[in-house]
Amino acid sequence: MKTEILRILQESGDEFISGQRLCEMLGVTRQAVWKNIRQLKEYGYEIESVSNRGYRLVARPDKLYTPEIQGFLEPESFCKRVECYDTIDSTNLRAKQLAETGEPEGTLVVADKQTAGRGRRGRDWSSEPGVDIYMSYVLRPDLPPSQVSGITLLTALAACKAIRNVCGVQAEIKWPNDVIIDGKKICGILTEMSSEIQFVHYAVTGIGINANRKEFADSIKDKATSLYLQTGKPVDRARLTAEFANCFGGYYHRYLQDGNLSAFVEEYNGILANFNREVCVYHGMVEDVAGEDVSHGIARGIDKDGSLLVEIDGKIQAVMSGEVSVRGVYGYV
Ligand code: BT5
Repeated sequence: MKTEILRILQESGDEFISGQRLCEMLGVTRQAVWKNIRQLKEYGYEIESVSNRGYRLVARPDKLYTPEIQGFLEPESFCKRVECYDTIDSTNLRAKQLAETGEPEGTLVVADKQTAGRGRRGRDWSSEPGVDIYMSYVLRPDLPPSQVSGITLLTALAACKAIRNVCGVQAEIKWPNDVIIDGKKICGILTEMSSEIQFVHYAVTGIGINANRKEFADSIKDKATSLYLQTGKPVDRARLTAEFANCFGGYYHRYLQDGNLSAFVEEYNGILANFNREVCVYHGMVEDVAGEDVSHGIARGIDKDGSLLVEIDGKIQAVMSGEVSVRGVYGYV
């Protein structure tokens, strides 16, 4: 009921809404409305209540809180349930636990802080409480396991769209799993799955967005940035979380329907940071290691399977995510 109350108060803007009207809209007693309003206030919402006029939302806390995120979801959103944590080891781990015990797809696990956030191949994903977004979707895609990696590309597209809609800034993608602004990483994506040879039990796509962080550890400060640092404006994290959840559904359903990424190739290539740029392809996935098996070429965009097409010695080669790592010749992009 808190989700509905927040939604109604939000839509009423500066206008008061009477307790009676809230009861009618929600089909509950005055006491139930009052109890929920009190709980919202305890949680940090500033709700003005004036006798004979009703209630008005004055200020919202900057928290990732289930009713708040749900209040921003579209009625037909792919996101069916939101589970929020103040602190968790990793939202991907929690989403996998849920999936193992039968959770249907469309559940989004969100956390304010991760104590064991992970990137690909066991790398760390740094977390600072109260400023960024960590979230993972439970998915049950009817796809062969070989096509699950395409979900990472869709997730990147959905993240760029959500960032554009909420922050008004166009991010780019560094194939396959980084979203960047101004050549620096703003968001990373980790897709994992449980499968048999021909059958996917479930997949989890996890995404970390640097939203309001003001500084980064020395180890990553040269290649990481945040939406706040890029736009100078604080990000409404609950809104961005919900917007991502909304945007993801459209891309995901189309991918399941088509069985390939052809509908998105043009959009993806349009925001591909490496497009028509020189890249190094590290065949052993380890970058900057002396003696590493590396080819130089020019990135020509993705194909319908999500491979990156790299022109090497005049010939186009499709390189697969998971098999190679790609970096710019002069730096990270
Ligand atoms: C990724 O891996 O970029 C995937 C990150 C996925 C994180 C999300 S958060 C929610 C969900 N739960 C999880 O436990 N994970 C997912 P990779 O491409 O391997 O990049 C990791 C590298 O990025 C690290 O080795 C650092 O160099 C750098 N890095 C770490 N934290 C960062 C941050 N906050 N911003 C930018 N770069 C970072």
